[in-house]
Amino acid sequence: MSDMPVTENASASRSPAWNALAAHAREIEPLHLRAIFAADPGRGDRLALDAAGIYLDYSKNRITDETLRLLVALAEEAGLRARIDAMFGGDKVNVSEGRAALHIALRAPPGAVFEVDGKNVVPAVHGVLDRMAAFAGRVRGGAWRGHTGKPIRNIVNIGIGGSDLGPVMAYEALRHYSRRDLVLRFVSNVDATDFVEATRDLAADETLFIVSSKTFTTQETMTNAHAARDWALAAFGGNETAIAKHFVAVSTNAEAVAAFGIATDNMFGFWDWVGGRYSMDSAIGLSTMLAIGPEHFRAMLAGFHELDLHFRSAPFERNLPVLMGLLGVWNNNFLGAPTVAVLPYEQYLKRFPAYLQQLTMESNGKHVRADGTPVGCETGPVYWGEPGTNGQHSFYQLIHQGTRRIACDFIAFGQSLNPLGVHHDLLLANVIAQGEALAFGKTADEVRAEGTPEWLVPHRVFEGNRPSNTLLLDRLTPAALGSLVALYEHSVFTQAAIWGIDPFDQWGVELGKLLAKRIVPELGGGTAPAHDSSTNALIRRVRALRGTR
Ligand code: G6Q
Repeated sequence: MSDMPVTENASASRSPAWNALAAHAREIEPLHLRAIFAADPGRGDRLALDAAGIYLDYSKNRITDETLRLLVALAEEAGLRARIDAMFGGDKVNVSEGRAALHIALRAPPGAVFEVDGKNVVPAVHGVLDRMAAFAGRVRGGAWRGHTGKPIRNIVNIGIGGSDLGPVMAYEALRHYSRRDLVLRFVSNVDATDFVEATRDLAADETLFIVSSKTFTTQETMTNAHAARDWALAAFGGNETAIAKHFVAVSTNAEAVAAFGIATDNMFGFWDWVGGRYSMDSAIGLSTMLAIGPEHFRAMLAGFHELDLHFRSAPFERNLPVLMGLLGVWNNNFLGAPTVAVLPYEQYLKRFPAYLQQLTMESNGKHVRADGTPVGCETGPVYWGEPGTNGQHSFYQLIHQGTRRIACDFIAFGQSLNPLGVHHDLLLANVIAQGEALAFGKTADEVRAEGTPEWLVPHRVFEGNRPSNTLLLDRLTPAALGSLVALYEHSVFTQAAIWGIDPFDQWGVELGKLLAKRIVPELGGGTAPAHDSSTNALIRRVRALRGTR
């Protein structure tokens, strides 16, 4: 790995700050983290940052003080400060869709002012939050009754992408705070198995469906919502009046919600300036609020807000999301690490990597700049991961001894929500040990000194020099989750500013949707497939399997 060339990406001539970093990367490339730490013994304390309840140790990155200085210069050259001001100012920073990206207003306190087109949106945000809280109070308190007069026991969120991943992640993450007598399920996939398995053991008269869709036109969600409607109607003998007791909607599209048969009273709105993957703190979080209650939900929003304030005001060199974003650029563009493993040592965060996959990869997986010109360098790295310690017994082998460079984000909490024996000591010892092992490895001499036979020595060598961040928090509270999510949101934004891309659109998902629509009638057999030979052959094969030649 140490002889891996500096990426072409980094050496391609770009701006002065970029070129300075590329030249600097050639100096850093031969240095091992062992040497970097030996030359700078105080870095473990110095290259760390504490903000909004999050301690970030970034000293195990392959950086020096000079690297940080150059990265901050890159942020300044890219106009990051102006980009932040533009986002907070409600400018249409989502240029390709002509929209603001004002998710920060969703967690602003009541007195704050965030304007879109000259109008303060904060009162409307709190209006919806209050309605959600009143509704959640009725459902949780048993005042909301189903068609047969029974209280709600089961809540099924139907949504996909941004209308699913945030709610699922937050429900799992905050399960400790949730009402254990409520069953929460999430249906997203157009594969009927998802719906059937989620509802098979539920009593319709105790079940509430939340149809969560910003547009209320998404194929998967509408297909599942209609399946849910049919399922409920079948249980209620086709009585349409039952629907009002068992369906609510979260959407920006009041007309489509009404057309589906859900009364406006049972609809919770949000706005076009909330991107799907930035919406878990909007009404899209209704399932979260039902599970954990309005107080905990508001605490989560406060955690988001605290990090927002930090991002807005802290100088770049002491700014958590800016630093994490810049370190990501350094690893991705200058040290040739194309992926980031997110490794939470917290079982409740088991869906956090999946959530981050959408947040990071749908935001920054772009090949052109905001002005449409080719971006000319690598953009969003691949994010993936699993909770520790499970991953250690699986894919960590490749991270430790494989030939690819992988940057790691370890996430850990000082306190367990479920203290039990020595479990948490072991968990924390493992996460700390992994960062240490990745950075410093084990040399051939150290392996030999253990009496290892010579032929086995190469197999037991750990090269080390693998970069990692460690995020350490006190305990997984709703506020901590909010801060953690906001940290990644703003880190993604920072990177987008460096690459000059629009992190708020997602045109890349459109083509597949369009082609799928074309293929539906072709599968039925009535229409001849008219594609390339591979696609045609697959369609014919499916027809044969289904007997619709
Ligand atoms: C997220 C994307 C996308 C979106 C889904 C669901 O940023 O826009 O994942 O959330 O396609 O869209 P609807 O909420 O409109 O159903």
